[in-house]
Amino acid sequence: MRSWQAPSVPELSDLGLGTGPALKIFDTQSQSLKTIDPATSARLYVCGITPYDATHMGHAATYMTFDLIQRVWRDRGLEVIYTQNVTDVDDPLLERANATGELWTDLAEREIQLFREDMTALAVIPPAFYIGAVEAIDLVVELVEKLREHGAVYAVDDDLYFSVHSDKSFGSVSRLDESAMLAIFGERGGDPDRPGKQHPLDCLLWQAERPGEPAWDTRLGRGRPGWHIECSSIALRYLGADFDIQGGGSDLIFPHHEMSASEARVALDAPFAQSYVHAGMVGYEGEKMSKSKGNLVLVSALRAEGFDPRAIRLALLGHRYRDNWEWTNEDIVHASARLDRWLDAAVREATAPGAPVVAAIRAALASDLDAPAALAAVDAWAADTSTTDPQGPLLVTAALDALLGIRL
Ligand code: 5CA
Ligand code: ZN
Repeated sequence: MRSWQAPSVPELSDLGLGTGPALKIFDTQSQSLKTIDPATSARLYVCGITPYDATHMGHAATYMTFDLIQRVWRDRGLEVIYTQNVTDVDDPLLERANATGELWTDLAEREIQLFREDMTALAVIPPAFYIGAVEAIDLVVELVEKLREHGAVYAVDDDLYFSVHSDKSFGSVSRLDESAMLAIFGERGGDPDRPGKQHPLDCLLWQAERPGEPAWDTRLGRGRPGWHIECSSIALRYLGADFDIQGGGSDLIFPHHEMSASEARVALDAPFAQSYVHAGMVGYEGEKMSKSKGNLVLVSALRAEGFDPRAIRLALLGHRYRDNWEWTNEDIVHASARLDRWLDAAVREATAPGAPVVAAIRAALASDLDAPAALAAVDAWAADTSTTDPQGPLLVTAALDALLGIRL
């Protein structure tokens, strides 16, 4: 489906600043920092929205994380191949549409459009491939058939399940033991107690048509895809196996990323992704911000209140991506003040030297996306009025634009 408008991203090498350092980032699977520095192109898959409600600060923080990764890679001189899905047919979307009496397709279309507008306002670099589940039905069918050839599929009534223990490495992404998995599975879309399943953790690949729900005629029968197989099939088609980073929020580590990786591994006999990167959860009023709980601060609401999207971006960048943190109104107030200070500094005729600030931003981001350290370096530059470098404003504003997505 249509993605959104790409921000223009300046090349710092054009200003004689060379290329940036290699990205080091924390990989959930190995629980260690990994250097991700492919030779020419880097492949990234990020789990997209389920479009039944508007983009909140938690979503925005997650997409900002992967935007920074793209920017570091581009500054390194790499081509980035980025794919993101949209879960445009799934239980929560159908339930919301049912509750409000809206057509599920209209609800999805409206929320996807709002998401595009929010991402454009926040200068988030769009994916090259933005693919809805509905568009990926054929891909899902093909992948389920491959799993079948490997003996990893069985039926419960007319639904098809993936046998997780057909994968010897099942559990390697989240490293959870089975009792921990069981505790989470039911809370996050799984059905551990369904009679007829061979193992409680086995996950749904294909759901036969339910009365009143959308369904497609396929070789698997009439029905719709399960959730995890949607992401495995889209990622494998648009990136190929063993791509560089599978990303999303930490709520997706189990079961979603465990299951998608496992399905791909069994079907292709190859690793799904080399690294798994997860953003922390943003909370509000004491709980994880979530559409299902309704404790939301929406990007679109802040925009409508007149906050500069650059300040919204800065509010998110003020937190380290792996931390769980709580949104407060102070975040946007402080970020707006910071933006003003930077705007003042950028119009000076000379400032403190720019090249060391560029180097500091690059080093901070390459070091497991330490955006707060990058912001601190710019704060120090803006506060320094010893004004010796007429190139200072040019270099720092270019780096802010290219690396942090803030155009002053
Ligand atoms: N469609 C699936 C992924 S295939 C899904 O999880 N959709 S979502 O709309 O619920 O979430 C979209 C993205 O935002 C996911 O990467 C999710 O991990 C992330 N996310 C959701 N809530 C939060 C939160 N409170 N803080 C940070 N990230 C969040
Ligand atoms: Zn996903």
